Amino acid sequence: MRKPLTLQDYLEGFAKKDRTILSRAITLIESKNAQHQMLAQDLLKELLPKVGKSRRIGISGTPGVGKSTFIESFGKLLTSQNKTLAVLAVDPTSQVSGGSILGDKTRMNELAVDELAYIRPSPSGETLGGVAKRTRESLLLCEAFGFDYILIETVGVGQSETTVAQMVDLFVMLLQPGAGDDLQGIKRGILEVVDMVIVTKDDGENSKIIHKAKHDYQKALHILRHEGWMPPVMSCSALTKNGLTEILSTIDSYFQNEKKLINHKRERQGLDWMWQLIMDGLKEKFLLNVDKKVLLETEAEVISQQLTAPQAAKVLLKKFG
Ligand SMILES: Nc1nc2c(ncn2[C@@H]2O[C@H](COP(=O)(O)OP(=O)(O)O)[C@@H](O)[C@H]2O)c(=O)[nH]1
Ligand SMILES: [Mg+2]
Repeated sequence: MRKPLTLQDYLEGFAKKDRTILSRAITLIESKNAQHQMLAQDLLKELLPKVGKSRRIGISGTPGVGKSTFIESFGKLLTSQNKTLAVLAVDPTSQVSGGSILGDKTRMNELAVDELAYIRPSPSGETLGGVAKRTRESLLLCEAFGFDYILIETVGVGQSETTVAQMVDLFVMLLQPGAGDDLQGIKRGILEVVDMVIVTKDDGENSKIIHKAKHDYQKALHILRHEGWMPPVMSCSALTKNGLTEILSTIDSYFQNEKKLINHKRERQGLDWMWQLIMDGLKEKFLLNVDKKVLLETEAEVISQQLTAPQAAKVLLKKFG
């Protein structure tokens, strides 16, 4: 057993930029132990004044599209310019597959040993709600630690994309046309929240397909998005590094020129987060207080259509309030 750290130990570790302390702080955040949770919240509160200076970027796309490889190459480009970055993951599938998307760091060999980069694999076996809470809080810890960039990798499964889009300044979608990511295959909702599209693996024989797909994506975005920032559609190869510098300068100009938009996003995300917690808290309270027998009976009545869902909700809420 390692010696438990006090709040003071954590704060000193952060001040000294001690990576081990950062890792232990994230572990503290992930712990389900009530005492750990309390200490974690105290730590977050103390660190809050240091939060808010990192560039938060979400990287999404189906498994195999090239997210990890992109993060490796893009991350190396950042560190070559003396920028620091942290890589986090939101992976609701890790429970199923048994390993997290960052669990095998094989795709991030170079970044993993880069002193300017910090990679945090995602723990497995959690609900998306749990993952979201933990990732948001880990993100705050990484910011307080002082990273210039925070990249959050997520698989495009279920709600995980929306969850990540709601915690970053720039939400990037990686696509691979010819491998299922034709325009028809893309969820409409994604094009509504995306801030940038990057076509991956632009290094083989499919340059024609890629060119056409970029055009199609651009056209779709122009139809869907009328005001504000128009998401650029770019392409790159994480292997040859072709296109990466252009992507970085586009990202740079987004953060330089869209400060108002980004501030607005963060304000809204903060409020959404608060309301999400209120809803979660209320639901938890409801489930603690509701008569389990009445709940089961009412559910059965909804199933057998003796009650409509609104009627049932009304009955149960009345008992609760
Ligand atoms: N040709 C080519 N292959 C790539 C590129 N990026 C990734 N790959 C390959 O695509 C596969 C999946 O990559 P990975 O980064 O693990 O995808 P992820 O599941 O989205 O994280 C691996 O075999 C990579 O080597 C690229 O830019 N060009
Ligand atoms: Mg990956």
